[in-house]
Amino acid sequence: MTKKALITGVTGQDGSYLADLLLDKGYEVHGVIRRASISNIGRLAHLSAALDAEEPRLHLHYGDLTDGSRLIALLQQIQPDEVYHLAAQSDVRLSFDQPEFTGDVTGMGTTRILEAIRLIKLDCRFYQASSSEMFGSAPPPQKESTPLWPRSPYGAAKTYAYWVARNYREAHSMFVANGILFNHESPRRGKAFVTRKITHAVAQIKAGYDRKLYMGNLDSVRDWGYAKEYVEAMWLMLQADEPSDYVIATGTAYTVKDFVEQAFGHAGLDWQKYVRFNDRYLRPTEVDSLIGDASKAAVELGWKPKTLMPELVSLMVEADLKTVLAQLSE
Ligand code: NAP
Ligand code: F7E
Repeated sequence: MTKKALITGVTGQDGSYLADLLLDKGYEVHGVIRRASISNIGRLAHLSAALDAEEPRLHLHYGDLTDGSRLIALLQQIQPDEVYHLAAQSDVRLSFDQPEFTGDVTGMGTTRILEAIRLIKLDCRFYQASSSEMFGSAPPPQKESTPLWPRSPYGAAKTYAYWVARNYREAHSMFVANGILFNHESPRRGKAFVTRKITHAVAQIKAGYDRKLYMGNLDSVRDWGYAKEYVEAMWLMLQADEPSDYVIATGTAYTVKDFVEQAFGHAGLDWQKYVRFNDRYLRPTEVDSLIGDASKAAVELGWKPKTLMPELVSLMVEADLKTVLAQLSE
C-alpha cells in the first residue's frame, strides 16, 4: 500500500526538501498551500512532473492554519498516514512586530490541526516542527531535558505548540513527535534569515553589484546544519516504534561573524569592506547561544549530521553565485 503524507508548509524550505524525500520513498504527497497574489510554489518548481503527471504523486491543496474547518475537510478527504506539520510564521524578528498573529498561526495552528485529527478520529502519525528557539536563554548545550526559556513571541508560540503536541500524545494516545530542530539552512532558505541573507549578498558583490550588507548582532552563536539532512530526521521520528521528542543539531557552534567571514572568504572578499551595522536588525530580546546535543536522536533514530558549517557556507555561496550569474547573463 502506498503511504500518504500531508505536509503543511510544503512551500517552505523544509517542506520542499521533505516533499523530495517522501516522493523518493514512494509516498503519495499532499501539501497545503496558501493563496497568494503571485506564485508561492517556486521551491516546488523542480517537482512539476510529479504534480502534472496523469496519475500525480504530488497534490497541492489550498488551506490556512487559521482556518480550522478547512483543515478538518482536508484531513477527512486525504486520510493521510503521516502528517508533517511544518507551517508557521517562522521569522523571529517579525514575531516582535506581529505577536498576536504569530501566536495564532504558530501556536494555535498546531492545536487546530491536532484537534481536527482527534475530531475525525484519524489514525495517523503527527510531526510537530518544534524549535531550538524554545530554549532561548537556557545555557548550552541544550537537549530534550533542558528547561524551556523562550525569548520571543515566536519562541513562546512554539513552546505552547510543543506542550499542546505532548498533551495530545498523553491525553489522547496519539502518535505525536516533536522534532526540536536547531537552525538549518540551505540554498532554499528564505533571504530574510541571516545565512541566506549573507550568502546572497556575497554572490551579488562577487558578481559586481555595488552594494553593502547591513546586519544586526554579529555575536550570537548558532548551531547551523543542512536542511536536506534535517528532514530525514523528521521522517525517522515518525517511523519509530514509540513517539517521542528529539533534538536535531550538529553540536557545533559558530557566531554570525564567523559565518560572515567564511562566506566572504569563500568568494575571496574582505568582509570588512562591505558589512555595516543597522539597528533595525536587532531584536528586543536576543537568544545568545544555541548549541544542541542530539545524542538521543543518534542512539534511538540512528540520525547524525553529515554537513557541518564550513561546507554548508560553501555550498550556499556557490548556489547563490550560480543563480546571480545566470540572472546577469539573461
Ligand atoms: P519557512 O521556509 O518560513 O516556511 C514556512 C511555511 O509555512 C511556508 O510554506 C509558509 O507558506 C507556511 N505558512 C506560513 N503561515 C501559514 C498559514 N497561516 N497557513 C498555512 N501555511 C502557512 O520555514 P522552514 O524554515 O521551512 O521551517 C519549517 C518549520 O520548522 C517552521 O514551523 C519553523 O518555524 C520550524 N523550524 C525551522 C527551523 C529552521 O532553522 N529552518 C528550526 C526549527 C524549527 P508561504 O510559502 O505561503 O509563506
Ligand atoms: O537569525 C542574528 C540574529 O533570523 C540568527 C528560524 O528558522 O532558526 C531561525 O531563527 C541570528 C540571530 O534565525 C541579522 O539576531 C544578525 O541571533 O537567521 P536568523 P533565528 O532567529 O535563529 C530558529 C531555530 C527557528 O525556529 C526560526 O524559525 O542572526 N542576525 N544580523 C541577523 N538575523 C537576521 N535575520 N538578519 C540580520 O541582518
